[in-house]
Amino acid sequence: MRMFSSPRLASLLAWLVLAGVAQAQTGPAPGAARSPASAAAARQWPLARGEVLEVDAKEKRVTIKHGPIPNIGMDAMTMEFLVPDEKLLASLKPGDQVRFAVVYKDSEYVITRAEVRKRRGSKRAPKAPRG
Ligand SMILES: [Cu+2]
Repeated sequence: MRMFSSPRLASLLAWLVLAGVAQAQTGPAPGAARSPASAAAARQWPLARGEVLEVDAKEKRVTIKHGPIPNIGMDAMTMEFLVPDEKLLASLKPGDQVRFAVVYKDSEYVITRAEVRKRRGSKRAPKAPRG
């Protein structure tokens, strides 16, 4: 198996990690008392809200009608996102009202986390992917 181990890639990865940490720490300073999980999550997720319109399992893409996404400077629109995480992808169904985190990576808008808030035809948000 070939390893990706160029110094440039390593520094890029380090930068991405640092950027992620910086973003996560817009709240309390490191070491400060932790707030309730929901408040902490709200701060740490660069969250967007939207509705899943289509799921393309083969291409690992979802079409979402979303609200503004400040962390990537995007206004509300309908567009496709890449969802590389198969479990995450499988948890999303058309009609779902979702909260999600998106990053811009390798010329793609990538959903890194998502939470179904409301599913069509059901009152409660599903806790875990089925199947
Ligand atoms: Cu968009």
